[in-house]
Amino acid sequence: MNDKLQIFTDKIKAAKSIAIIGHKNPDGDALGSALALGRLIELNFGISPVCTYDGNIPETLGDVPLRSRMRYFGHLNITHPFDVVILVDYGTARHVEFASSVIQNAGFIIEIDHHKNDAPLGALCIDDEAADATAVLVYEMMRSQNWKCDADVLNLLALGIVTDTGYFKFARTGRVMRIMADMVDQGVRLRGVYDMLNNQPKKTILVESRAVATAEFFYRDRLAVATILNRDYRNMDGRGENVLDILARIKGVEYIALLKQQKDNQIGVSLRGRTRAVNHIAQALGGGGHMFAAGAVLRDSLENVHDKVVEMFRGE
Ligand SMILES: [Mn+2]
Repeated sequence: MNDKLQIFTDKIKAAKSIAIIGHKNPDGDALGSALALGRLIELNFGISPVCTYDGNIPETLGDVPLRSRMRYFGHLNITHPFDVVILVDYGTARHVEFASSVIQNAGFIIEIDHHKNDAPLGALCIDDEAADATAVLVYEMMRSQNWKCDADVLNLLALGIVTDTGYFKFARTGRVMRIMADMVDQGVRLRGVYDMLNNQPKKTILVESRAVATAEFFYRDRLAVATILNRDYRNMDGRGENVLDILARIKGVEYIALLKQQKDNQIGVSLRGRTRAVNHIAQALGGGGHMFAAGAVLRDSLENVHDKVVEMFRGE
């Protein structure tokens, strides 16, 4: 790892232009890691990288430190190739395809990532699948190199960690928690990081609350089904995790289905299982996903999809 960090340092020192790119539709880790690394390079190497994204940044991340430095890729005016392009938290080539010309023309490509990737794009790969967030890797680079940092850097890295670990629920080892403990000792307030994310539009919370309040329950409350009508669909944030999370807190509820009327006859179905698989049901509906979180999109009326989904959980 030390050899890699030496190459990193040499490449950054020699660079006159640097771009930092995360995956499309950045989440807290992609956004936090990119902006923190950009600020660290600025503080320690005296050069300001261009941080860029494509797609949408969720409303909840609208107030993160240095947000204005994250620039929409389509608005950049790129006249010369970058000496160094750094890919952070990008996953696979497909997720940074929007920047493929910039990546191909780069003088040197570095990647910092914790995703599994069989075809890395970087000439220098600072990758570790055992890390619970890319922010963990950026933090460890910073510490091992004794880089200067500031409160924005620490809060951005804390944001990446908190969002990718689901507030530490998915932390696999103590490594990420020791880093968080270090950051708290350096002045990060966990409460402040959580509050930074409490940033949703009023309409979103009202629409999602209504979906919870009108949920139906089947099979002795083992299945909860919530519905978002078309007129409310555009006010949702993301996939409706809030609705799914709240219904999953109810004693006895094992499965949650959220039906989203995307168009008149197009229904998005998100399924969650608390301890039991739902992916076979998503597959039977023509979709797919992970064992406990899966979904499908059906071209049919809301009523038909509703009845079909409820029926599929019979006997589960
Ligand atoms: Mn990540």
